[in-house]
Amino acid sequence: MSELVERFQAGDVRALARAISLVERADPDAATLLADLRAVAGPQPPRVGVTGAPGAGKSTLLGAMIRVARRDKRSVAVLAVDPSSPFSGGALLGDRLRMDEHLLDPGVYVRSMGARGQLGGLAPGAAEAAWLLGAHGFAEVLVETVGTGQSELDLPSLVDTTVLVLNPNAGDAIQLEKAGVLEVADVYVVNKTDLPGADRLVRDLHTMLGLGTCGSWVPRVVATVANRPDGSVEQVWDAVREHRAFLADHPEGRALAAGKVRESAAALVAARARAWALAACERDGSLTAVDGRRSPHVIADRLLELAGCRAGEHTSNHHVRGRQA
Ligand SMILES: Nc1nc2c(ncn2[C@@H]2O[C@H](COP(=O)(O)OP(=O)(O)OP(=O)(O)O)[C@@H](O)[C@H]2O)c(=O)[nH]1
Ligand SMILES: [Mg+2]
Repeated sequence: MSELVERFQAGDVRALARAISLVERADPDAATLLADLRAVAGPQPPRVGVTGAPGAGKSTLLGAMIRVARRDKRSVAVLAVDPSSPFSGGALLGDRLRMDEHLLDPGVYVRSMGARGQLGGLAPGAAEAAWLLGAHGFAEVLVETVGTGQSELDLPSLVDTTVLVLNPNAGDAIQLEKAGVLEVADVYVVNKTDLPGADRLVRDLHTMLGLGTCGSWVPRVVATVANRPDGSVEQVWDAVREHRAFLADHPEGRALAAGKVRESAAALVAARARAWALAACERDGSLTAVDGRRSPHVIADRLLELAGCRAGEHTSNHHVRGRQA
């Protein structure tokens, strides 16, 4: 394992690929590896998430965004997460091919992974993989997910800036709001503006986003033709940079960023606590022995006591504790 850490630290791309494979299949070695790497890793780069309906032009946009970043000498890693599939490859193979032009550039790394969470949405493996890409030293980490309802809502927890790619044929902004997609993104990209209806969608979006925003970040709207080098993709990066500055410098942005870190940390605690609790019950059958009186609450209190948390400190007040066991 330490050899893998060494190779990873030395910038070996095969070590990175292997590390992502370990987290992807939740290999027992992954936890050790991540702990070892966390001990030595530097600060993480900011992440950008790109989501949108199938065919909206996400991969084309990402390809163009990579080109702009490389022109500015920034290295880029892309994680293409397909939450509908527990396996990588398949539907995302086309994406890899479209990004072919970057295959021989060591400053670009593209990786697909299937990652369906137990409760739908993105699996924890996706977050670990994104972290690995940052830890490996890429200046930009981009995450692509197909917008399938659930995943759109999950992506913002994984990235700093969420970009939603829309098309003129997606209907008007009122329809989009009804579909619930007008709350998830920091930057709205209307792609395929070479097609009819684009101007109206851009106008509608400006109006609706301006009305609906209560905080001080008004989501940016950028019109692009992702498959044509017309300078419009530079504006996507500009909008991302503006949002990063908001997160770093504005009090409200800083509060948002802190809240996100808090939520992520709490989710990690929940996942680890769950694994620990299941293992503890497995080890000591008497904890869950069915005697007709032990409610899950009582077992949970006992487990928390074992873990060193005093009953009453850890939960809200929704159940009465006593000596029921
Ligand atoms: N006319 C036009 N076509 C575009 C534009 N951007 C992308 N396309 C085309 O739209 C199609 C879909 O693009 P992709 O980049 O594969 O879209 P995607 O959102 O990644 O698709 P999935 O990964 O399948 O969800 C391709 O044929 C692109 O060439 C654009 O700005 N204008
Ligand atoms: Mg794609």
